[in-house]
Amino acid sequence: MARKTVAAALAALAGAAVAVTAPTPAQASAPGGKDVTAVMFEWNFTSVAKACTDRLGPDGYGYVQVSPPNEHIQGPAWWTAYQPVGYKIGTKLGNRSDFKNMVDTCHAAGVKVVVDTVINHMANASGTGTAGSSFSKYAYPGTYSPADMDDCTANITNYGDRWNVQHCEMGGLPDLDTGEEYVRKTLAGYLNDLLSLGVDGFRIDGAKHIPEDDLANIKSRLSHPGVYWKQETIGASGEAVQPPEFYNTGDVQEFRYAYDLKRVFTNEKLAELKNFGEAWGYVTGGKASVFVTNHDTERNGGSLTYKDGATYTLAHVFMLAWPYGSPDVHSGYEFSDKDAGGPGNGQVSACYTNGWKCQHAWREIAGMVKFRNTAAGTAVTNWWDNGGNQIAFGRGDKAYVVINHENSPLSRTFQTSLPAGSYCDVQSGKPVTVDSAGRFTATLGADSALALHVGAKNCDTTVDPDPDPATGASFNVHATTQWGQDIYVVGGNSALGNWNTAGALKLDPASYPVWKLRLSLPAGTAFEYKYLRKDAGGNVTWESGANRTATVPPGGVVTLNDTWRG
Ligand code: ARE
Repeated sequence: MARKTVAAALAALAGAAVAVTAPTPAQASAPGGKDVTAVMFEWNFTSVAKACTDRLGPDGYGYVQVSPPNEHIQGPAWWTAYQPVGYKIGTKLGNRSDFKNMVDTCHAAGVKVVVDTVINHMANASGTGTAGSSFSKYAYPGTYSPADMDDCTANITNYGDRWNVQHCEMGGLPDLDTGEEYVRKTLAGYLNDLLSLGVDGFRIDGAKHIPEDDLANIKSRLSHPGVYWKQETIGASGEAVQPPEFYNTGDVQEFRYAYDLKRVFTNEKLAELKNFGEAWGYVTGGKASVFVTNHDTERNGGSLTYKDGATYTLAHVFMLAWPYGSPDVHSGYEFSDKDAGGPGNGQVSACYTNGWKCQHAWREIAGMVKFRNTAAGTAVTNWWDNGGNQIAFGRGDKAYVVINHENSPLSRTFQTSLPAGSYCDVQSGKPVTVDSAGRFTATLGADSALALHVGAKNCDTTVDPDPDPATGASFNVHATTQWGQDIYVVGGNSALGNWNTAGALKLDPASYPVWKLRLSLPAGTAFEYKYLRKDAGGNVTWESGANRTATVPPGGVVTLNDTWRG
């Protein structure tokens, strides 16, 4: 973060000095202390809203990115969303009011909203769009006529030729003439409409195909010209248009980051990552948007994917622990047909069902978001590697991570710069003690990680005090909560706190909205209990109604499937 702050200050100074040629203030990297974006690919707006409340806010994500919300061609493939028909908000993902509700809900959860924005081109088809508008190739009534398209109607054939890349068609998609006043005004109108609904940022699809001056002009017309702006600029050697020329308008996606992580994690040695970032020829860290995978590269082989198992998970652990760029965590769905759209038209009723992968919520990934937020602004310290696929490093006195990507366990005493204390490893949920010299000893299994940070001290032992009791009770209560609230159970015996709210046991929200707890109790115990809710300030709300009752059976566990009584 320190580097970003300096970069932002320099950008501001440069902007002041050359105000004429820099019409918009450059927004250096995802602003704010929380720079991780969860990219909810193909999730509908109602499902995104729920994810903001349930997971993204509590887990510390700063941003959520949604798939294109504007009218596009119809069809089951995900890529229909990249063929705009107009700028009405209305797709299978939801309508304008669903979209607005999502923005408001995410904001209430502390999560800012980024929209995937397709402004380079229009649909290569004819028909009726997802919001009912008729159109044909080059004519989109009410939005554009053929005169608004670029003169080159041939496919891009030469990435070595700037004019060809920025004026011809990407795979037959009619290219907008962004040099034209009406087109600039129309595109700015769409973005301003999104801003009026509360949107905080844009991912500019196909930015490489739009001249930077045109982007700067469009951005200068926005009601918030300093909005977060993340450009899809695939850098490749030998090409005429390269990512750094887009620094003036905002961040650029550094694709080599994903390509190299795949190569290193698959075929090379993690020890090489010691100087990962600008030293590898990447774009300036304060301008970089990075990812392990995105929706294109998980389909075209360019990056690791969920099909790579632990390798993929560990690459995320590394990305989130390493201070270069602002990370995107792609949260998508299983696919065998690479054209297939999101299951159930984007309705995610529950994570890990119908193919929804919910990578944003994986313990190993979600736990690293707060690690990153806590470590923001501190450089890498205490690097260690075995010369192969075992690495460890700290982030000053804030955090420390170990990644074991060998096929065998790793046992070692690690030297950190952490203050002494009892930490909770955010990978395993197990306690780790750091001594007064900053050392701890641990054994990691093959292909696993361990991550400590000063924001995760003392594992919460109230969750599942006995995960597998021989006799006892299994509490499962369906209860919806707001950010910061937790569900507890309390009851009429000492194990359940003797009706004292301070002694109530916290339930585990991992299966939200079902909160769970297993508790060891002697066979035959008859007990009364009730659920209660505590908010971040410790305020208690009891569920309504009479006390609940249960009895532990002679040789087992009584399973209680309850619903919170509001
Ligand atoms: C679909 C069909 C095509 C058909 C087209 C028009 O699949 O067969 O020709 O429609 O009818 C997505 C899909 C495309 C889909 C498109 C529109 O991936 O398959 O086409 O939606 O429905 C270049 C661009 C880069 C772009 C990639 C895909 O520079 O901007 O190509 N990525 C973004 C999105 C995509 C999206 C689009 C743009 C279009 O992320 O998901 O396409 O909105 C080198 C160059 C790169 C180049 C790359 C591939 O690496 O350096 O710049 O990327 O080759 O050509």
